[in-house]
Amino acid sequence: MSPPAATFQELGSVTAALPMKATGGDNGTIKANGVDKTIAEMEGNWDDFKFQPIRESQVSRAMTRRYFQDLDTYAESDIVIVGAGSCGLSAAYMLGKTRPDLKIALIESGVAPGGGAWLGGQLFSAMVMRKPADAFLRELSVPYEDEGTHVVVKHAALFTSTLLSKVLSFPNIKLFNATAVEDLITRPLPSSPTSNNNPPTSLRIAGVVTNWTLVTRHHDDQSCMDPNTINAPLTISTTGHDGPSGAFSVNRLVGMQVLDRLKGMQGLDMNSAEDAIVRGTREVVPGLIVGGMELSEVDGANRMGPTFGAMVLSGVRAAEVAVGIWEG
Ligand code: 48N
Repeated sequence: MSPPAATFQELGSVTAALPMKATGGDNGTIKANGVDKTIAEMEGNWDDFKFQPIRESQVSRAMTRRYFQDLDTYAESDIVIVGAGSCGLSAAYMLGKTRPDLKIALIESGVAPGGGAWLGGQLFSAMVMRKPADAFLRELSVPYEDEGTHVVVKHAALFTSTLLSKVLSFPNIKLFNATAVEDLITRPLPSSPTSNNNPPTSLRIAGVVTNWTLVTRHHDDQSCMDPNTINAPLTISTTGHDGPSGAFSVNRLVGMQVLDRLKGMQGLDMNSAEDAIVRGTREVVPGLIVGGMELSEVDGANRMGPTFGAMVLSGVRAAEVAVGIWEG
């Protein structure tokens, strides 16, 4: 049964809803075939319990065959999302749901996706979202307590694990976690003057350069650990504002002299921060959409602290911008 349809309109977007193409279906659906044991049949009968026999190489091949097939399949992706925090996961969810025809590669440097959304503020459990972001919680069927202008999810991990499980259920999305984007693939724009000693300063982003995160962190002590690549006409970067490689893509744009400088995230002001992030989510340079807290570093937006509505709706907006460009 496909999940309930949602439209960008319901999720507080500013443009008309896109025709919904529900996904789901029998990709990896778990089916009891009438022969498989049930848990109930096992309970109380552990003395002669026995697993089915296996050879270790079967396990190895089950993993490696799929992983390397995925690397091959997603070497050419339609959209790459860098960073699987609350913003990146929300963008992935919307793209998985509205554009099941697009191949989406979700690159997350941590072993555990989710970014800063596993806890509320100061390691507290509850997660606050200001209305109208509660629309996204209803879309995911995440229960919350309504406190008037905002809602509270009893544990941030309930939101993040629910969102993550739904993203991973889409057949057109592949999560490469423990994998870092360590550079951007670029192409000079036709208008950009290029000469040997002047790198093109107006360019478009045409994909990402990746390496396993543990490799990325050891370039200083191991030489020649060259990266892998994913070509894609569109990249959504949501790498956050802090952490070992926060605001990765926009810092790289400054390093390539494509952006003069980052205005830098400003002090905490919830009321201005969240509106600015959702309204400002956009294609910063051709081929690169920036959302979530990474955007605050570009625009000099305030930080909002322990409230996550802007993250999810920035993700909704980033997906909408990507689809708009794709269909443009
Ligand atoms: O959760 P984050 O850091 O980023 P967002 O923008 O999804 O959500 C931000 C939110 O958690 C806040 O910061 C809250 C609202 N607080 C605001 C405030 O005022 O303090 O997720 C970014 C993800 C992380 O999982 C990183 O591991 C990952 O991006 N990441 C990368 N993944 C792949 N390649 C990279 N180079 C990379 N850099 C970061």
